[in-house]
Amino acid sequence: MAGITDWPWRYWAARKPQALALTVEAQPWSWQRLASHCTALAADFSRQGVNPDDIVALRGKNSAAMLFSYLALLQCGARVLPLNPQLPAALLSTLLPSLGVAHFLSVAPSDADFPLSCNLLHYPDKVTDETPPERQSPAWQASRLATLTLTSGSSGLPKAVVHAFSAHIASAQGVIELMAFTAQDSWLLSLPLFHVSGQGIVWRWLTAGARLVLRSAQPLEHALQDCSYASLVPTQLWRLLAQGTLPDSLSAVLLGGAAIPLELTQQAEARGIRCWCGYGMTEMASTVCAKRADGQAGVGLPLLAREIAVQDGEILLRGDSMAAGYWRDGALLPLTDSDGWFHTRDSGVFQYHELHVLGRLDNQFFSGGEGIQPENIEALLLAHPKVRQACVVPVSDAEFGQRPVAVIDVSPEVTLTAICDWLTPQLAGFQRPVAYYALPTELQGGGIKIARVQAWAEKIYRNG
Ligand code: 4YB
Repeated sequence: MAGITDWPWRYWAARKPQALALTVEAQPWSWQRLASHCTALAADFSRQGVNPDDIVALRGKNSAAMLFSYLALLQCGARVLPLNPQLPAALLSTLLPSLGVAHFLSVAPSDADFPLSCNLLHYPDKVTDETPPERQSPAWQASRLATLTLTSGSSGLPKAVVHAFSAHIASAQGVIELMAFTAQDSWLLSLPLFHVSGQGIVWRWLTAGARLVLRSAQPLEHALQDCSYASLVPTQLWRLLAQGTLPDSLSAVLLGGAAIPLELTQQAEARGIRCWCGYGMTEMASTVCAKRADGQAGVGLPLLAREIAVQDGEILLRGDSMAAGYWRDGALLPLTDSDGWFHTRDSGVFQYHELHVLGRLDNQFFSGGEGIQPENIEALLLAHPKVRQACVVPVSDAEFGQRPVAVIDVSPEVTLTAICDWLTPQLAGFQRPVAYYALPTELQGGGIKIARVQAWAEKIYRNG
C-alpha cells in the first residue's frame, strides 16, 4: 500500500487521473475530476474566510455535497466537525461555542448537484466587509488534526473526539489488510459521515485508492448494486436477509457497533456474503478488533497497530488509530492513562484466543437489591431464532428502585407476547422484564446505543 504524500484525492489524481474514484447515484467521477472539484471548493471556502486550524461544523445527511465539503474543508487545513442533522438546536447552541466552532455549514438534502460554492455561516456572527485573501491549500501533513467526531457519553454533552489524518489512515490500513480491500473494489457509504463508522469507510477508500459509492436517497438494496463492500449495523443486514434482496455484487460486509448475533452471520455466510465481526469505537477511529465470522462468538484479535489489554474485566486499548484527545474549550484533553491506555468501560474477556465483548461495565443495575447485568438477559433473547436485536434497560420503579424492560427487534411472524412467554421460565423473578417493546427505527442507526434506548424506554414506560 502506498504511503500517501499529498491530499489523498490529489495523490490518486496524479497517479491514475482517469481511474474511477466515485459513483454518485449512477454518475462516475474520476480521481482527476474529484481532485479538481475539491480544490475549487476549497478555494471558495478559503475566500469565505476558512483558515487552517479553524473548526468548521458540517451538518447534514450523507450526500455528494456533504462528502465534497468534508474533503474540501480538510484541504483548507480546517478541522471538520460533522454533525447529525437531528441534533436539537438547543444542544448545538451550548455545544458549538464550547468547542470554539468558527464556521457552520448546513448541507440540505436537496443539494443533490455538486455546487462549487457553499455558503458558510460564521460563528459567532463574524460581520466583516472584507473579502479574505485567497490562500493556497496548506501542504498535506499526516500528523495534522483533521476531524472532530461526536460521541455520546452516558450523561451531559457529547464529547468531541479529535483525530489526526494519521489516525484515520492507521485505522484504514488495518481493515484494508484484514478484509483484502483493493483498488479494484468499491465500498458503499452505508453509514453516516457524522459517525466514525462512515468516516472509516471514507478513509479506507482514500487509503486504498478504491471506489466509493454514494447513493443516499435509495433503499439499501438498490444503493448496494455493483458494490463489493459495505459496513452495516446488524439491523441493516437482518433486513436485507429478510427481504431476500442481497445483490450478487456484494461480497464482504463489515459488521459492528453492537453485539453481532451468531445467527445473523451464519445466515449471511450461507447466502455467500463474507462477514467480518468488528469491535470498534469513536476514540479508536472505528474498528479495533475484527475477524471473519466463524460460527463462534467473539470479535477476533486486534488489527495492525492496535493493542488490547483486559484489566479487572475492562477492555483497554491503544494504538496508532487512537484519537489525539477530546476537544474542550480550545484545547485537547488527554484520553489515556499514564501508560497510554484508553479505558473503554466495556467489559471483556480473552477466551479461546479472541476477545469477547460482554457489555458496558456501567450497565449493571439493581432491582430490589439484586444485581442485574442486562447483557445476560439480552444473550438469552438473542438465542431465540426470531429475535434480531435485543436491549435490556432499567426503568425507574418506586418499589424496586429499578426494573428491567426489554426493547427488541423481532421478525414479523412472532409477537412480543410469545417472546415473553418463552423467556420468562428461563429467568429468575427479579430478572424478568416488566415490559416488552418493539425497537423503534429511530434508535437503530449506527449501532444501538444503550443511553438512548434507556431514555426512550423510561419515557414510554412512564406514559403507560
Ligand atoms: C460493541 C461492538 C461489538 C461496538 N460488540 N459492543 O467500521 C466499523 O468498525 C463499523 C462497521 C459497521 C458498523 C459500525 C462500525 C463502527 O465503526 C462502530 C463504532 C462505534 O459504534 N463507535 S461508538 O463510539 O459509537 O460506540 C462504541 C461502543 O459500541 C463500544 O464501546 C461498545 O460498547 C459498542 N460496540 N462494537 C458489542 N462488536
